[in-house]
Amino acid sequence: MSDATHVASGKVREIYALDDERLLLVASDRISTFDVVLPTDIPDKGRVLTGVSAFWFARTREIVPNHLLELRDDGRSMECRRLEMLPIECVVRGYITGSGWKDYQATGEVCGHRLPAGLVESEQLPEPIFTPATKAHTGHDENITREQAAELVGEERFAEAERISLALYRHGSEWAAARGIVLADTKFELGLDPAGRLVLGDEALTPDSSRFWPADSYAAGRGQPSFDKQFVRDYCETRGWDKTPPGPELPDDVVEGTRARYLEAFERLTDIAFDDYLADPEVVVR
Ligand code: Q0N
Repeated sequence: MSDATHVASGKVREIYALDDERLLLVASDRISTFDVVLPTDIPDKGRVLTGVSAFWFARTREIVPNHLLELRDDGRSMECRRLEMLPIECVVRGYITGSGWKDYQATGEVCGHRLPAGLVESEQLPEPIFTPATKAHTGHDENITREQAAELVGEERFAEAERISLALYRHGSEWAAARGIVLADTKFELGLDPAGRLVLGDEALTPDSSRFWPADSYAAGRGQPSFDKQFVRDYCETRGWDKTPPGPELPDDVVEGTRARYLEAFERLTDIAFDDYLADPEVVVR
């Protein structure tokens, strides 16, 4: 870490430059809800996100190459290839929720996809859809049409990004469904390597980049509880917090319950004991 220079901060992750070709991505234990980072950490959350990402990177190499070079022994840091990131977020939705549900209610469409009439909140879509968004550095990502996305990255690149994103979502959602988790939607970031090939970057198919719903309580026609963050959301609601910073500190039982949900997501998805990951993070990529 001593010879790495900090280059960027996300809400819950930090990026350091190792050299001209490599970055270090470090996942903290910070948690955000209603778009605000809370003052209380969830112990091991960063390790869960890094371990789940590395697990998927190892298992989706046949779909698309990825930026992971090495998983560090701390379990929360990944050495990655530096890419030229595409200026779009590659979102895939298998269920109608969030901004997709808002757009559908207003227009009957999401990112130019005309959807069947009469869908209810959280309903599964006939087919997963690719719904790109622009990267907003302040505020919210904005959904854009395929034409707008193709203008930003080029027709050919757009078609390839869509094909890759849909294939990743199908793989992840089938795997998760078999383990009692509905992967409602997810966001990928793709970049170009020096040869101009598309490479999967960022984190992938984690609870922070996706909506995970518990399959056993899923029912269309209402909002769904979050697999990982529901205790935090419920606590924030009972506090009557107005969702502007600063957020409330979390009591120990909410921290422990939330940590248990992250660990459960890790173990259900990977079929690996979290303690085995802590002892040797490389277990997720073997
Ligand atoms: C990069 N972001 C936005 C970490 C992720 N492999 C890469 N090469 C060049 N740039 C990036 C990556 C990656 N991944 C991606 N910023 C830089 C997403 N960030 C948000 C903060 O946490």
